[in-house]
Amino acid sequence: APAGSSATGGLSNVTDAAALTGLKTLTQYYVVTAFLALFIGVMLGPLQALNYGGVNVYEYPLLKALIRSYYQGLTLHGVLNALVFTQFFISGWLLYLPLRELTQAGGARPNLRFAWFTYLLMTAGLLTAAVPLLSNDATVLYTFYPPLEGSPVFYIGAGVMVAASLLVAGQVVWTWLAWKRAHPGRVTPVVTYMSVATWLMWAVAALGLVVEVVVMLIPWSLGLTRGVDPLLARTLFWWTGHPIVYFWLLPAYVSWYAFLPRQAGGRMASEGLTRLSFAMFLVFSVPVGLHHQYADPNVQSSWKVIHMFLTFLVAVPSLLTAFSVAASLEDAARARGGRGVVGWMRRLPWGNASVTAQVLAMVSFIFGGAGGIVNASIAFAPVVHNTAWIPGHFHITVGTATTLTFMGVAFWLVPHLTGKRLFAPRAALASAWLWFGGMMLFALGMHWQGLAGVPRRAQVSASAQQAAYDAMNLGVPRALTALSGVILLVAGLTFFTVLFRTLLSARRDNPEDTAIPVSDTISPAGASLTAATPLVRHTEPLLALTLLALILVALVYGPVIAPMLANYQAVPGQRLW
Ligand code: HAS
Ligand code: HEM
Repeated sequence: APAGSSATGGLSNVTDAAALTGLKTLTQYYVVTAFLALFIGVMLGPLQALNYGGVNVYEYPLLKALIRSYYQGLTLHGVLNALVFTQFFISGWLLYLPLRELTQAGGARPNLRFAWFTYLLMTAGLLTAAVPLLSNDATVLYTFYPPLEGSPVFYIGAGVMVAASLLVAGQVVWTWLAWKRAHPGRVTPVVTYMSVATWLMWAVAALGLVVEVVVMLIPWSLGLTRGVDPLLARTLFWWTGHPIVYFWLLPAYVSWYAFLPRQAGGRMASEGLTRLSFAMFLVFSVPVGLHHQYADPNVQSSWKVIHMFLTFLVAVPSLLTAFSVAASLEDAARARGGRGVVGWMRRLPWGNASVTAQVLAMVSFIFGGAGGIVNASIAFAPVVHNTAWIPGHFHITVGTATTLTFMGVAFWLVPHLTGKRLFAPRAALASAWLWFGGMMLFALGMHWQGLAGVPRRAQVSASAQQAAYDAMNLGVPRALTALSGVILLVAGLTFFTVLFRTLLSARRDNPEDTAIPVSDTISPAGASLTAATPLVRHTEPLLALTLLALILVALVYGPVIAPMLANYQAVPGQRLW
């Protein structure tokens, strides 16, 4: 794709140019909604970090007036950060990028009416779910495990949000297929390839959650059924719940592969390898959910072990990615005069906030990924499961690898979409370092506490639990966790000041400021499928790979779910808050 820079991306066709301008406006809405959710979610995080530092702030009258309990705050934090922020950002990002690329390549054009309808539907779902969350009628945490029973309005709102994301997926796949019909025998452009693979993976992944919410939770919460089976509900939840983490990760990978190299002054390493990595995620992301359920009874151990091995397999495309993106960064640094085995790293453009945020996000993911492999190992899992180790793990995966990448992307994407200049680039740079530093400290404190046996999802600072917590003598990790909360508060406030001041500044429309940084490739795929390498040819049929994914999921979930259906236990709901 051409490295389109102006508002029209250099298009001569006026209708296409207008469609792309309209798409930019829509993407702004998605991105701004996402960051508004993150803002509220992030403001709650430090309170929880203080809790794990032994400081209970939940009794202060002002806070009590805003949130009723630790668990209402934690539900809002998990839902807004992990479900709302990610979904809105990704829906904008992975709608805009492929539709823009395909429109520029000719033969396909976005359907803006449909795209706006989808955004409005997703927002309606969000606002619907927000009502019971804010009124303390759905304090069920972001995993909403039954028999905890929230208001039906919450499940309906969440269901509408997920349905809207599937419509985004549908629009991207539909437009891609239209482009394929217009260009038979052509290789799919790489950004579109990555986006379509991610959306198809999400479509297979979402099936579990859709069935859980539509068939089980909504009728049950409306009082139409006697109860639900908690084990079946958890199994359907984790069918979606593990691959959802790749739905959060792959859009960051899109940036690491396609844009970051150019921003750093280098090139993507290999288009074939990039496509292989995404094809592997499409096939292997879903059939792994039982690694969240090693402790659940009534699931055969043999199936847990099979899911464990498949989990190790899905780590492979991340290892390929580590190799590829490191090669791109080295290419960039050497082009800037970098020397030595590791000395080249100094020559990366560390003054650029967008690059720095994303490279730091990658560094956090080295530790996050290693911790994930520990969690997945059935021998280690009993030591870390349900302890503070787990929030330690996911704040350096979704909380940093994903979130800090999206923040870094926002530093160029928001100027690109709005024609405005980034406000205070040095403050943007500081926010990236503070976020990274804060999250690494947080991870250290929480992993440490987890190994000592401190549970997750526990108000350990509340008077009833304080004595037991104090007796654990965890002064150092507690202090690290509390300190990290303060640093992250400063990081968050700095980032949001930069973001909102950028959004509120005047337009400048300087193409230099608003270019989209599409990278060149050291080893490209070429345009024609007949001339392409076998790797490129075999990874092209994404629909066939999706079918393969579905077959694999049926094979490893069928024998797990069938006995649960045969022994369905209708358990009545509980409201513990
Ligand atoms: Fe995880 C629990 C296993 C990845 C998120 N995970 C969670 C939960 C969340 C989450 C939210 O097996 C909590 C759910 C809950 O509330 O209960 N996770 C894994 C494994 C991976 C993994 C094997 N997780 C993620 C990602 C997430 C995420 C990604 C979000 C985005 N996770 C688990 C397990 C549990 C779990 C169990 C259940 C625990 C329990 O007991 O409850 C793998 O996909 C990780 C593979 C990653 C790598 C790292 C590759 C490194 C790269 C960076 C390279 C850096 C460079 C920088 C090149 C192998 C790509 C160069 C730098 C320069 C300066 C030049
Ligand atoms: C849970 C702190 C940002 C997603 C937690 C917990 C703490 C915390 C201490 C554990 C609570 C418990 O287990 O009782 C923070 C701080 C943040 C931050 C200080 C930064 C200011 C984020 C971000 C995300 C995120 C950016 C995702 C995008 C989550 C999720 C949970 C959680 C999904 C689990 C909620 C649950 O167990 O139901 N956070 N967090 N957090 N956080 Fe964060």
